Amino acid sequence: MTAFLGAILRYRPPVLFQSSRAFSTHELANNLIHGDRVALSRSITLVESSLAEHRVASENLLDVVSREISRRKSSIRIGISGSPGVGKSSFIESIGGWLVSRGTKVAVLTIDPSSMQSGGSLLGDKTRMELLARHPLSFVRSTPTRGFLGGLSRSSDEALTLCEGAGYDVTFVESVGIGQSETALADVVDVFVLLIAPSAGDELQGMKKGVLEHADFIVINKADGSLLKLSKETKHEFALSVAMNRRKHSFWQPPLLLSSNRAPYDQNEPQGEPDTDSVLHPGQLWPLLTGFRDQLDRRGLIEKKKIANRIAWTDTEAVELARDLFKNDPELIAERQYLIQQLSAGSMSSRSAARHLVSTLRGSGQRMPDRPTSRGQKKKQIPAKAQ
Ligand SMILES: Nc1nc2c(ncn2[C@@H]2O[C@H](COP(=O)(O)OP(=O)(O)O)[C@@H](O)[C@H]2O)c(=O)[nH]1
Ligand SMILES: [Mg+2]
Repeated sequence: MTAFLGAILRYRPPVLFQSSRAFSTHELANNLIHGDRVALSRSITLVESSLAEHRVASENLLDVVSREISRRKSSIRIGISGSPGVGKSSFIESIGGWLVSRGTKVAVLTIDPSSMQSGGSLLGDKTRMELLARHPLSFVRSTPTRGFLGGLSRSSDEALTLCEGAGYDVTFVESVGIGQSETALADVVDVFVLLIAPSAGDELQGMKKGVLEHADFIVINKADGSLLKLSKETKHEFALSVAMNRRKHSFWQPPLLLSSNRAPYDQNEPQGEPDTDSVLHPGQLWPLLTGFRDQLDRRGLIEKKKIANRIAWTDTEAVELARDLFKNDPELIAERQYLIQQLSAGSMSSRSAARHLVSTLRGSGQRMPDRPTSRGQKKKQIPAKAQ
């Protein structure tokens, strides 16, 4: 007991960021859960960090936040994808502006792989999302992709989790659609909206089939002024291709819509089902997006996808960690050196050398204290009271 108290008194919480103001993980998590935007921003930076010393702090933070959000009503995640200039930021500003005016908290994460080279299109996005960039109920943030597309899914999912932890009801993810990143984005959002520019056939030609297949809504944007006629033609061209696509869900045929942020729209009108044949203002899409999400939710598909993702990332992360250990753990390095000598002397086969290495790795492991062993009993060394 005394040893336990001593350990508590000696405990120093890990310190993050050696900036003017140092934060403990506990303080950071606490501030974030109370909706502090600076804490949210710092937390996203922390989980995006690839520095080894930030790793444990990130894990602790995400554990606390995940526990917190499991007690709340889940928030809505909407992915907006499309080529640069198609109007994604303006679209989010229109819907998001309407949502914040009704007291809904809105977060926007823009994921743009090119922003790493160009120094960031965030400035462009922030000027397009003028209202959201300064409204007290919204949070706008650019998320780098860590330079490779595979990294997009996990760090952006973690950023989304943190936004949920900070109490945002809706999170939009804006992403430039290129190949693989579409799949990763579709994995982390509930509703995937693909914006398409009015263009005579070229857009459909250049579009990867997979991109269309991920879309829950396909929206020809900028259907106004001199582009209106072309927008209708584009819609017509896409109709066949969309009808022939393999469906993501048997119960859902992705609607093909026309939209313009110049379309007449009265925010104060009651939000009913809009006429999907006319040109819609982005705000009029909101009931359609949430209606689809409700359908997914009722079928348990949102929860199912979240769990499947968590399992997949755990497996990927575990393999990465093991690879890391083989490279950096002193005991494993020493064991490997010894095995290399045995291999050189011809006294051991590669197969058994590999098995020896893996046994050393297993020996260093720690199980979760309350998990049953493979024989169905709980681990012996943990006293029953502690469980
Ligand atoms: N005519 C028209 N222009 C639009 C519309 N939405 C956006 N734009 C313009 O398209 C350009 C690119 O918009 P932006 O939202 O930054 O596109 P993003 O790169 O996809 O985020 C800007 O000049 C916008 O003013 C629209 O509905 N109609
Ligand atoms: Mg943009």
